[in-house]
Amino acid sequence: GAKRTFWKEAVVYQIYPRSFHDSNGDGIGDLQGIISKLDYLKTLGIDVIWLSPVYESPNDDNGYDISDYRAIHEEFGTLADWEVLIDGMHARGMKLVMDLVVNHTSDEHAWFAASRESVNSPYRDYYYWRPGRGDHEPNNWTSVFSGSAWQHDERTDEYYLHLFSKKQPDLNWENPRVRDEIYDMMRWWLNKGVDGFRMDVINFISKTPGLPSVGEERYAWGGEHFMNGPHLTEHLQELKREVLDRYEVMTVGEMPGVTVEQAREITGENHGSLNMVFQFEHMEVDSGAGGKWDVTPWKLHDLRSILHKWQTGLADSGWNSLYLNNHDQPRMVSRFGDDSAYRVQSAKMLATLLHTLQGTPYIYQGEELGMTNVRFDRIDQYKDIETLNMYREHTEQYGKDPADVMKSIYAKGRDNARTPMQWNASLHGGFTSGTPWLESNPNYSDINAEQALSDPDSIFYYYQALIRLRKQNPIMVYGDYRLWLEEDEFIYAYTRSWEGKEWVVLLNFAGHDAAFHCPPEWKGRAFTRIIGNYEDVPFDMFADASLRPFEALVLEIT
Ligand code: TEU
Ligand code: CA
Repeated sequence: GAKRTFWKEAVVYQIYPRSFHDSNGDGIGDLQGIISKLDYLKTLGIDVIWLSPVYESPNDDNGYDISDYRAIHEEFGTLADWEVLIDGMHARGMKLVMDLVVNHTSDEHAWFAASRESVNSPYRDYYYWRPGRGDHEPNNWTSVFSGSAWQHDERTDEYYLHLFSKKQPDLNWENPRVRDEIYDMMRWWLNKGVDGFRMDVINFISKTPGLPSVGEERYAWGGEHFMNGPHLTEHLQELKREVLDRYEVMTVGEMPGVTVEQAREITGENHGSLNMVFQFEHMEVDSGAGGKWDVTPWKLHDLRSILHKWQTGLADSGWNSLYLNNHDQPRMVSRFGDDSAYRVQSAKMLATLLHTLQGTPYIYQGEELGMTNVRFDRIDQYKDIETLNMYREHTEQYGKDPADVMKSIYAKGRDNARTPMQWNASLHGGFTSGTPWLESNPNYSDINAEQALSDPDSIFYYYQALIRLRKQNPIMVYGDYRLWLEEDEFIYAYTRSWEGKEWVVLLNFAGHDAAFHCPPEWKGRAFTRIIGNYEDVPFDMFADASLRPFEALVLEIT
């Protein structure tokens, strides 16, 4: 069995500061806003806050383009505010995990400004600068945010690599000076009391030497040359030696395209470099061959086989992170549940999944309220660079019908997750007394924290109950996972077992009754309800029963 450690038992809550709470009426969430809500988070019961970037940034990608790693963006407050925040958290027994964005910097970072000056700049090699191939870019890679991954720079007539926006040049991790600067900066934050890092696209830091093109097309996705590249393990091991091993830290690496085998190596109990990774396979169940924006209906069968693969793949070595949404993904209840008729039931069912699989649950702000996707009428109501670039490319270059493009944005756009946190039923959901930087979801009058706190049956209190249960029952953290009813069309069923105890988890992913075909092994055994999203348990559960729409039921069987 797995060694007992804090971060396995913890529940993490992600804050996207821009959209959490605005304390001064400028429409932008800030550190004082978070400070004022720490008691709310304490009531929920979470142990760790992962704070999305609050560093100095020109905000081309809302803070994921950092121009000074050691400064707080003035929109969010000051370093003194940050100190009040971390002290306030520690006083309440919570830990702070900061976002670490070191695959790239902002083009307004001092290193890049110096790098851009001349081919002889001592900073030139901090980034990937290459001459063009005639009038073509150095290779044919596309950026995650549409268009070429290369930007031409007049000054030296060369191109620099940016896997994300052109204001996010990629750092050259092959340069030891770059690595030292990053380690130094990490130690600086750790010495201030930070408890860990969430590492942004950390599996993109090593590129295939020579940066080869992919195929013969003018532009192509170059992922095979920078996702889990040749020196990734080496760099992460060095980072561990130079920084992580010297502190008590919790780490999670964001890794698009990571496989179970790679995750086993990276998070392995003995020789791994990070505690957890964010894998992306389950975030692709509703994408067709055309990628993210090619929205395709998903099936429980696919979602379950991915989660099952990760559960069993990391069972004896490594550790899973469990998430169904974050600041880059649509809202979980809209995507995997039902955000209208069964919003409350399906949000609780999905919460049950997150807290009863093996791994560390990550809650994204507003998830505990069952916040939903948003549908803005006009493209100019959206603010996300990925969405805006994609819209332009698809309508202007590919000639797609704007109405169809809007539909894919409704399903997948990142701003679904970024609308302001809904605190109460007042204007803008109580997020700001001014004008929010991104419009609120109009459903704030029904869906908000004040309502949730006053309703004992709310999604909020269900999360609170799950979190409390986890603290009291190590079986939820350490219990062995086993899948049942593997072919069932609607029900995801599994058991957890630990020290002679056994729990059954039954989750109906359908918005209708689903027949429950009790495994013969369970017949005749006694069962006790642990938690569920409907009040009662039909007593003949194990005879001939069915689960109700989006029903979640956790039972102890003896
Ligand atoms: O995201 C990395 C990533 O590849 C995707 O999640 C991507 O942002 C997009 O949603 C794919 O469709 C991380 C951050 O979480 C994201 O907010 C940043 O924009 C990105 O890195 C660049 O720093
Ligand atoms: Ca503010």
